[in-house]
Amino acid sequence: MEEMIQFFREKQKQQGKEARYDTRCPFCSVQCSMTLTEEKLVATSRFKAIPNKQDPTSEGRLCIKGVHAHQHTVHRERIRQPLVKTGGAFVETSWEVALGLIAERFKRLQKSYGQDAVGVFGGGSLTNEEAYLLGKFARLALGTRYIDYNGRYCMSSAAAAANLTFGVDRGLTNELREVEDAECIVLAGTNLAECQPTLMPYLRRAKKNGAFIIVLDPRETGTTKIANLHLKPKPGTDGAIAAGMLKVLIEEELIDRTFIEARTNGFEQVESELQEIALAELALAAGVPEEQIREAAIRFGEAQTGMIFTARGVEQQATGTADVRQFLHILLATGKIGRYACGYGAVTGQGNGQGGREHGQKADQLPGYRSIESPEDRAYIASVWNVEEKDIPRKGVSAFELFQKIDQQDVRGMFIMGSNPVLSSPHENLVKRALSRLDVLVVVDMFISETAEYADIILPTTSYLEDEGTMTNFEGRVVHRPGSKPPFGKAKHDWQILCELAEALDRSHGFQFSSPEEIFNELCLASKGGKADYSGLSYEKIKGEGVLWPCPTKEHEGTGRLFEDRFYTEDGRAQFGSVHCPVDSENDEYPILLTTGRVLTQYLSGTQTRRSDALLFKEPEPFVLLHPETASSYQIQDEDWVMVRSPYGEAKLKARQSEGIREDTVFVPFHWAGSVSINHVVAPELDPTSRMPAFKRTKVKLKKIIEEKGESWYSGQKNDRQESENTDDILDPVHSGGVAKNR
Ligand SMILES: Nc1nc2c(c(=O)[nH]1)N[C@H]1C(S)=C(S)[C@@H](COP(=O)(O)OP(=O)(O)OC[C@H]3O[C@@H](n4cnc5c(=O)[nH]c(N)nc54)[C@H](O)[C@@H]3O)O[C@H]1N2
Ligand SMILES: Nc1nc2c(c(=O)[nH]1)N[C@H]1C(S)=C(S)[C@@H](COP(=O)(O)OP(=O)(O)OC[C@H]3O[C@@H](n4cnc5c(=O)[nH]c(N)nc54)[C@H](O)[C@@H]3O)O[C@H]1N2
Ligand code: SF4
Ligand SMILES: [Mo]
Repeated sequence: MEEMIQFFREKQKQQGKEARYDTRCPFCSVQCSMTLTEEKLVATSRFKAIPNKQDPTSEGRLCIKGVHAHQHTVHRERIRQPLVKTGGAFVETSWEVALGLIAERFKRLQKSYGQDAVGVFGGGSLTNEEAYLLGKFARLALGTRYIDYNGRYCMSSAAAAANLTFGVDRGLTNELREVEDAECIVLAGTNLAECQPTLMPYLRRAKKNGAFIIVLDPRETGTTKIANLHLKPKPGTDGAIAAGMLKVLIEEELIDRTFIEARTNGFEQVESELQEIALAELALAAGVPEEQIREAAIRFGEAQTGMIFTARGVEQQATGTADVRQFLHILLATGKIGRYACGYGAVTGQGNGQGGREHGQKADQLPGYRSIESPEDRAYIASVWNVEEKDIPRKGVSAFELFQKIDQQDVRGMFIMGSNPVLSSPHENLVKRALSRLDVLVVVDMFISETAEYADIILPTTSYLEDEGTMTNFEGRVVHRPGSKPPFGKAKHDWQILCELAEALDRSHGFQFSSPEEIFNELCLASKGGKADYSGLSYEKIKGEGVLWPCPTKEHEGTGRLFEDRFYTEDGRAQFGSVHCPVDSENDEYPILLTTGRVLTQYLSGTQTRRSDALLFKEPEPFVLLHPETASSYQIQDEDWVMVRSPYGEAKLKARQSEGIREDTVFVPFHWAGSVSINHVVAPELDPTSRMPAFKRTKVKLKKIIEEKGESWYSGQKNDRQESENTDDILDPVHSGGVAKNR
C-alpha cells in the first residue's frame, strides 16, 4: 500500500510534464523520422507522433504503424530485468548473475564440444553498430563460425542476384526521387502500399507524370490499385515472366546493343537460350496470358526511362536468385541502369535490413560487405580488430541450416539477438524441436517472444526510443537515430550487452566501447575499401539528411546513383546469368499453392505490433484469403475455419474470400502465433545460391473444419510443444537433405 501511494505521488509530481524524443519508426526500411512527445498523466502518458518534414525519404509522412509504434515500448509485458528459467518458470535476476551464468555455460559447452558448439543469430532491426558488434562478438568473443541472421529470410536472393550481376548489393541503385521521372515502372512481388506505405506518393507522382506501372502479384493489393497492367503469376514463376519479357524485347528490337556491347558480359548466351524457348511455354508456366507479357515488355522497351523493383514475392522462392536475375537482365539489355530514372530496387524490408547485411552478421561475411573466405579481406579485418588472421573463424551456414545444425546437436548453445525465429522460420515444428534440444538458449528481446519462451536466460534490451545508433534505409542512406528516452527498467542496449558479455567471457579485448559513436567509428574503418564503404562517414556528417554509401573519404558527399561509369565487378562490366524458366509439377494430394506475406498494421512476427492495441484492433487475427470459386469447391464461406496442411504441418485459419486472387492460390499473413501460425505449413526449401527459404510457395491442401457438438473433427489443436514432439514423420524430409518433396 505504502509503495502504491509513493508511486502515485511520484506520478503526480510529473503530471503535465512533457518530454520530446527525436526518433525514427522502428519498423520498416523507410525509417521515417519523427518527434514523439510524451505528456505525463497520473496513471499513464499521452503520446503524439509528429512526422519530420525535412526527412528526404519519407518527406514528412508516417504510416499507421509509425504513429502507434511507441505503444509496445510502454507495454506491461516488457521485460525489466534479466530472467533465468528455474523449474520451468522465469525468475528475475541481476545482470551480474545472468551474464556470469551465460559465460560459464557457453564456456563449458565449448570446452566439451569445441568452439563451434555455440551459435549466434541476429536481426535486421539491430543498428549498424550492433550488427557490426554482433559479428565481431561471434568471431572473437565466442570464436564460432556459426552466425547468421534473419536477413537470410528477407532479401538474400536479391542480394545474391545483385552481387552476381552488378558486383554489389545496395537495395536501390538510384535516389528515390528519380522514381517520379521513370516512364515505366515494374513492381514485381512488392506490396509497397502496405509494406512501405509512405513511399507510395513517389509512385503516384510518377503516374501523374505519365508513367506506365506494371505490377506482378498473384492477388490484388493496395499496390495493384495503381497499376496500369496487373499480371497475376502463379507463385514462384516470376522468372518465366521476366524471361518472356526479354524474349519479346529482343524480337521487337527494343534492346540497346551499344550498352550491351560496352558495359556487359554474357548476353549472347542469354539470347541463344531464349531462342530455344517459346513465349507460349513461358506464359503457360506462369499462368498468365501471353499477351500480357508482350504488353509489359513493349511498354518497358519503348519507354525512355524505366525502373524495376522486386521484393519478397519474387525473392522468397526456391529459385529466387535466378528469378531476380531475369529482371536484372531486362535492365541490362535495355540499358536502363546507371542513368537518371533508370535502375533497380530490391525493396529493403526491415528497419536496418540494408545495413544489417553489410557489416558481418552473415555467415560468410566480414564488415564492409567483405568476404570471410578472402585472404585479403581477412587480413584487413584482422588488422582493424588487432588479432591474427587465423583467429577469425571461417564461414558458417545459413539461418535455416543453423536450426538444422541445432536439431542435429552439432550446435548446443545459441545466442539470439533481435529475431523471433520460432514464428518467422519455415517448418516451425522443426525449429521448435531444435530449440528445445539446446543445452543453453539465450535470447535478448524486449518481450518474452515465442522464441524467448524456449530460452534458459532472457536479457532485456532497450527499445528504439532508448537506443541510439545508425540505420541504413531503403535508399542505402545511412541515417542517425537518437535514443534519448531513459532505458526501461533495468534493460540495457544491445551493444552494452555484447561488451559486458565479452568481458564475462574473459575476452574483453576489442569490446571496450562506451558509446555507439565509438563503435560506428570502428565500423567505418573496418568498411574502408570494402564494397559498402562507410569510411568517409561520421555521426556529425550523417545527422540531418543522412548520406548514401559508398562514401570513401571525409570530403565525399555520398553516392546517389550507382553504375554511371562502371559496375562493381572486377572488369567493371555487368554479368548476364542464364535463362531460368520454372517448371511446375502437378501434385494431386496438395493441389493448392500457398503464398504468405503481410498486412498493413502488423510487423513481422508481431512481437511488437501485437502489443500495440491500436494496431491489433485493426487486424486482430490472420486469415486465409481464397478465391470464391476455390471456396465454393470446398463449401467454404467467409469466417469458416479452414485447415491448411502441407507435409510439414498445419494451421487453422478463418476464411476470407476475394475475387482478386488466383483460383489455384491462397494467401496467409504470418504475424500471429499458435495454431494460426502459417510457418507450421511452409516447406523448408532453400534457394541453392542464397539459401533463402521459399516462404512464397508451398503446395498445400485445404479442409473445411466442421464444428460438431462443440468439437471439431480435425485434430489440429494440440498444444504446440506436443506437436513438435510428435511430428517425426513430418520432419524427415529435412534430415534427408533439406529438400521438400511436394513441389
Ligand atoms: N505492414 C508491414 N510492412 C512491412 C513488414 C511487415 O511485416 N508489415 N515487413 C517489412 C519487411 S521485413 C519486408 S521483407 C517487407 C516485405 O515487403 P513485400 O515483399 O512487399 O511484402 P509481402 O507481403 O511479403 O509480399 C509482397 C507481395 O508478394 C505477393 N506474392 C506472393 N507470392 C508471389 C509470387 O510468386 N510472385 C509475385 N510477383 N508476387 C507474389 C504477395 O501477394 C504480396 O502482396 O515489408 C516490410 N514492411
Ligand atoms: N511465412 C513467412 N515467413 C516469413 C516471411 C514471409 O514473408 N512469410 N518473411 C520473412 C522476413 S522478410 C523476415 S525479415 C523475417 C523476420 O522475422 P523475425 O526475425 O522474427 O523478425 P521480428 O518479428 O522483427 O523479430 C524481432 C524480435 O526481436 C525483438 N526486437 C526488436 N527490436 C530489437 C532490438 O533492437 N534488439 C533486440 N535484441 N531485439 C529486438 C522483437 O521484439 C522480436 O521479438 O520473417 C521471415 N518469415
Ligand atoms: S512502418 Fe515504415 S512506412 Fe510506416 S512509419 Fe514506420 S518506417 Fe515509416
Ligand atoms: Mo524482411
